[in-house]
Amino acid sequence: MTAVSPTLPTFRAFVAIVPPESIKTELEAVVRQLKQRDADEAVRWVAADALHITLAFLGQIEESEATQLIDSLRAEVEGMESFELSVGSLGTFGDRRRRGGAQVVWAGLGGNVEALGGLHKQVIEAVRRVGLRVESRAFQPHITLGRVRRERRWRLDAVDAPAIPSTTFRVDAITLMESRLGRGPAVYMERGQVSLGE
Ligand code: 3AM
Repeated sequence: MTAVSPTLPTFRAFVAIVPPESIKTELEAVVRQLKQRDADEAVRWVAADALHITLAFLGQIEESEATQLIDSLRAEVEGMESFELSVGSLGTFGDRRRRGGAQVVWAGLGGNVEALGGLHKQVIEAVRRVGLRVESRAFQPHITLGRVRRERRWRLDAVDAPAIPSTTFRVDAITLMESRLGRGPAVYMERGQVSLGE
């Protein structure tokens, strides 16, 4: 008889900053205006409750790894003070295959971006310490507002871009998120939270 090891439960995970409701509502208004200017639906716009700042994308992780990661994140960020960010201007990430067209539409971040960069480094350190892999791409802090559909073309400079409110918000926690893919937009669920300066 061949022993078959049971498959451990895993989930698709990432560590993020979840902005407060007030910021989500403001960005929702920006998205609504962008959507009105996207009559042929070239972009899949992100729903307000799914808006976030990704700090580290982890891929599939086991439940036990998630538990270790939360402890590791707590140890790493416990000495860190909360800090203020603001939502900056709109921007896009491109893709060579899109020949100048956008792939991701985002809102940039202002305020204490140095502290945000420091937090990102500490999160990466905490992730590596528990033996999980994370990509070492340069951190480009942003809040994704929309993703351009495959085979479609969308350019920010071709739309009359709405103004972005300059409200600030305080970052006082980071969240381990689960991302469930299926039909339609990804569904995000909070799986654990660590406060800064705990
Ligand atoms: O915050 P954004 O929307 O930029 O693009 C995905 C999203 O980032 C990213 O992780 C966040 C939550 O899904 N993501 C998804 N798959 C990824 C991958 N294989 C990825 N980032 C890096 N590598």
